[in-house]
Amino acid sequence: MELKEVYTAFMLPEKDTGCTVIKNGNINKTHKVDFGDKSYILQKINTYVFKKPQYIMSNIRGVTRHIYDKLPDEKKDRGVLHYLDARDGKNYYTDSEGGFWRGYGFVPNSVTFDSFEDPSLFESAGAAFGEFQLLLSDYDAGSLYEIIPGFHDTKNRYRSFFEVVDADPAGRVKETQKEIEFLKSCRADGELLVDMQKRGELPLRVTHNDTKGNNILFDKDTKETLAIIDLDTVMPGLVAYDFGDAIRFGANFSDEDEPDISKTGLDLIRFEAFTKGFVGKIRNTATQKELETLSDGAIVMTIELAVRFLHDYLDGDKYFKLNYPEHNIVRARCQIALAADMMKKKKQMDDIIKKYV
Ligand code: GN1
Ligand code: MG
Repeated sequence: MELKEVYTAFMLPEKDTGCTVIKNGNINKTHKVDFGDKSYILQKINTYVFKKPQYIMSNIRGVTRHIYDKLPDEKKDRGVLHYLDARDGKNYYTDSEGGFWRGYGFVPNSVTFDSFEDPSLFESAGAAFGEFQLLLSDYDAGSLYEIIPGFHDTKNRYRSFFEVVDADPAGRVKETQKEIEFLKSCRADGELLVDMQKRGELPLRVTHNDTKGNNILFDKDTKETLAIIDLDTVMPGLVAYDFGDAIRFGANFSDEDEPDISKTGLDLIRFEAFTKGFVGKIRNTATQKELETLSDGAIVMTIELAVRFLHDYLDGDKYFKLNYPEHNIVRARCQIALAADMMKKKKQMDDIIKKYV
């Protein structure tokens, strides 16, 4: 299958003037294609992870329209992604080999960041994710498909993790005893928020659920935030998940897959910057309990990712894309180191949050 087939399906010109694969993202395959001075992002959806990709595209149609309608005129162009329609009017295309494709206009002069050494940039990131939640606060959650059921249901994540530990399909349990023991020891911390939500103590809202800092587009020159991208997992969720995942990714001294875990840990300066931006936006709509559990969100999300990366390693690496064979165990160890550090700094996190509530 050639990309040309996809161009034709989305009514783009036949010949591109440049095509690069974008390495960001652990799931889908992303291409940036240029046609003269206009560029597009074309993505091939990973259908091992997303079993019903047409449901994603239905969610995305609704959510982007909702945001578009709310944006002031001067932001409508670059403040939300504009997905391409295919010839048949659908916002996706199934190629001749069964691959599932979608595309959107590349936002002119935009960049993403994989790390946030500059706290003020990370404060803007916090405000952008907070704003995203506000924009969707009146969206009808019942109209959204639950794309990956139980995505952040850590009780369920733990259950299937222990199943794979018992089955040991790749014969890797023996070499990962230390990591398995750690995750056993913090199971209650990891399951805290699901329990609270099930008891009705925390409301479900429409959340992004994958708030890595590189899911925000910034203007290349002014560094102002433009649009939130990667809307695949917009579903009902907890505020703390969005806050927590952003902290997990962006307030870590190291990358999420740093092999030298002596470099890994929670940077309280970046934590404070993000908190200032995020809490500043949601302060008036969030409940007391939601605000009190933001720091738990950081710990829960980090434990969740440790569980998921290790699960995938034990399962023979079926879910996440790998850059090298040990990638998943390296990721898991890094998340474990970060979770351990966060648990030590819980009180400091809470003191910071209180400052901005
Ligand atoms: C995956 O592909 P990407 O980078 O947007 C994953 C997230 C993880 C993340 C960890 C659908 O996101 O849940 O937090 O990797 N997305 C899915 O880097 O599983
Ligand atoms: Mg994603």
